[in-house]
Amino acid sequence: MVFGPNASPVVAVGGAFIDATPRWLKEFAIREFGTNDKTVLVTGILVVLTVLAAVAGVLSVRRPRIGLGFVAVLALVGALAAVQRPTSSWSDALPSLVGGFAGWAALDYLGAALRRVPTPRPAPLRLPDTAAGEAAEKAAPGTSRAAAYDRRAFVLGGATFAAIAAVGGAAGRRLLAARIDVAASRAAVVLPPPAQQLTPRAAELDVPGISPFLTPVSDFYRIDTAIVAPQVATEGWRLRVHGLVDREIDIDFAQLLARPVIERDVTLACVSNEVGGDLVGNARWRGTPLADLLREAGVHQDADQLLSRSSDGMTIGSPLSALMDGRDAMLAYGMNGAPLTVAHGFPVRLVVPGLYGYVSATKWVVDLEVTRFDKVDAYWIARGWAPYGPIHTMARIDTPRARAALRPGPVAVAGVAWAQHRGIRGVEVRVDGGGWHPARIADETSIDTWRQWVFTWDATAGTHRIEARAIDGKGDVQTAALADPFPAGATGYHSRTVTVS
Ligand SMILES: Nc1nc2c(c(=O)[nH]1)N[C@H]1C(S)=C(S)[C@@H](COP(=O)(O)O)O[C@H]1N2
Ligand SMILES: [Mo]
Repeated sequence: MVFGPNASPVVAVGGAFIDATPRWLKEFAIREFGTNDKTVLVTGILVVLTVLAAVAGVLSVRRPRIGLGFVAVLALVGALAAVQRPTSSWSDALPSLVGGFAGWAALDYLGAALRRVPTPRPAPLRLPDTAAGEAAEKAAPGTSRAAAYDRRAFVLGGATFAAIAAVGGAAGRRLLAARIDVAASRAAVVLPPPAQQLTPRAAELDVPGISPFLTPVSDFYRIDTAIVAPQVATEGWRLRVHGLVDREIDIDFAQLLARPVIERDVTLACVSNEVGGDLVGNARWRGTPLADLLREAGVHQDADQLLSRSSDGMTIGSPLSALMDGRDAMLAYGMNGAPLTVAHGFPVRLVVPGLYGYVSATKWVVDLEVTRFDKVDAYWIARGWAPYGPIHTMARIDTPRARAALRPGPVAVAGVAWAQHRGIRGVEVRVDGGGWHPARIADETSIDTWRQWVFTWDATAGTHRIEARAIDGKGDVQTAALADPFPAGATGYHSRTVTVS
């Protein structure tokens, strides 16, 4: 039998925890831990489990029934979490129940060993009448003697249960992980060449500390609700298009690759990104146009939402008007010249220029349902986030870093600015609330990508506050109004305070 990731009690409880996480806690986790939030969550669950296991152990020494009941409750929590995940089956409860049973057996056996007084060895003949000997003979089992338990059984039993747990854990991980298959599946993918090669980019701005135009995959932010990234091999992958359409479509990976191929540089941004944050990246995506596929299916007049679903049951709703207005919305399978990595949605994800990821960028996508916003709320919309998520115009200062110590004289203030699908017309910089100065910006690659910018500031001694703002392709200046990421994305100017001496 092969288990899905939900069969792991830690993954299932973690998933349930993520779904139920109040907004302030989610925002705190993303702010404090960013892309490492899942590691922190899993570590937290393991620490809590360890403490609970210790409590169960201590309880069961004196109150065996309560200790065992405690373990049963823990196992049931794991089992319940496992079966109620979006893509679970009943068998996913099994590991929790087996684990609970093993815990029960361990507590029962070890508890009994602790309560059992070893059969006394015959008293040494040469000390028949010493005080110690008499005391030992009079002591009732388990009353005053500290060492009155079956030490041998306890130590041997403990070691045996620990070994069983280790073997079980390793075996469980093997059952869980379709990982090896997916690595092979990914290695076997041959990306079809795009119809047109992208024109080589104009030289990047050569400023130390500025974000590169293309973000390397290894540095690309990762945000999703999955504790274990879904392991989807191309071999079994299918995409279904259904709902308010004239003809349902159902294609496999080879059919997807056989469709027209485009390659585009698109800057992806997360709605949870704070002003100046790093939940934004620019990649070269290869895939097939989404609008063509939707037109083939024949989208009904009254439909306004595309609800996309990932293999792990996550849903994302995008406005059909944006997907079909001529922008390069795509079903992407390539990122920076290679197949998508598992973390970024292998084998197929959506990429839509101009919309935050939570309303557009479905990773591990397997299902496209044409529907209406007044019929279905996607995952984040049900949690209060704005149903439409156009990306706000934003300039970010990459260098100098916060609290940098600088020398008087020319200092390169530089960064990137984005306003996907409107484009960036200019960037301006001001110091200490003075006048705005135009920055030099790199040549435009497309209106869907960020642009690097640099302003040479003649720094003078003292502490200074540098601010930047962007002007989009329509001539609209980035808003100064401060807004939190919730519910529609952060706004306001990014600033850095530096000391010159
Ligand atoms: N299946 C799935 N796709 C998802 C998400 C998710 O949680 N599950 N998160 C979305 C969000 S909020 C963002 S910002 C982008 C991030 O894509 P990346 O991790 O490749 O940077 O993926 C989107 N696609
Ligand atoms: Mo996001």
